[in-house]
Amino acid sequence: MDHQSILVGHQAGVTQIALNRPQVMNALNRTMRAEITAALTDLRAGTRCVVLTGTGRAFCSGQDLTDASAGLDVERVLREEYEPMLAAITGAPVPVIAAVNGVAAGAGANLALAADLVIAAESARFVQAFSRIGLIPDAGGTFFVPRAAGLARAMGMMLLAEPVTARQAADWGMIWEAVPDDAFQDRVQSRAQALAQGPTRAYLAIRQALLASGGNGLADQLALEAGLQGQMGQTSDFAEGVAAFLEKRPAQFSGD
Ligand code: T3D
Repeated sequence: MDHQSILVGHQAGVTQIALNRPQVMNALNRTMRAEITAALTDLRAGTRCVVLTGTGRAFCSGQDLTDASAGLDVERVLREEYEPMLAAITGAPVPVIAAVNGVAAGAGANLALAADLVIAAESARFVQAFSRIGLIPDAGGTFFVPRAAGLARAMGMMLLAEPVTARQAADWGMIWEAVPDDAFQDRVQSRAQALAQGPTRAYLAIRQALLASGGNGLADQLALEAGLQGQMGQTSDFAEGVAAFLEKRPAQFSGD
């Protein structure tokens, strides 16, 4: 499929979606939002991991501000364009890695934080830039940031709109890891390959349980775990995982 604002590539079970408007730091416009959503909902057969990244020196600078103005129906844009994109990430049928190659600002930061695993180059930074232009964080920022980094850090990031380095973000638990720039691409590829060869259904159930955990009491969460584990117990990957352990060999997961 032809795309105007993203590049899509496939290699060994990994689909890479690269935001590709480097002249505006990969700012999100309507076309890009639609293309990201479509790419995630119509993944090539055989895909077992998605890597979301940016071309050029930025990951994503958030909303394209040349499209924004005081009269803009921001609520409609969020409901009709951002929400489906976020849902396509958190509901993707395979694990999603955000490979944050450079600055992630505004909705671009929160797009990254919606992924299952966030790996950032050490030179990258995260900016909840919204209050600089008189907005509140959207695209899931008020959900993901306090859950991952705590309320005090979320407040600081959002009120002050100061950049947080990749290293700080990792130390805070807001992302999985910050990797030296010269090792970043290799690390992303090795993580993506590992996930692409893993037990996909278990990964999706882990995501489901973790996303539900914030709203559940212990009893509900235990019930959710039991139900999901009951499903996992029926998978061929569980049978393979146990057999591989007993036979002292690496498991060959099929994703089923
Ligand atoms: O509006 C709605 O529909 C609601 C949704 C809102 C969601 C949001 O995301 S609101 C927040 C929007 N994003 C921002 O406020 C961030 C704006 N950008 C920046 O703060 C900085 O550009 C960065 C921190 C991302 C990077 O800084 P720096 O110094 O490395 O680069 P730069 O020179 O500022 O940017 C390079 C070019 O990209 C520049 O264009 P030029 O001068 O070379 O022609 C700049 O204007 C352009 N650019 C950067 N961000 C955006 C952008 N153009 C349009 N929209 C952007 N978001």
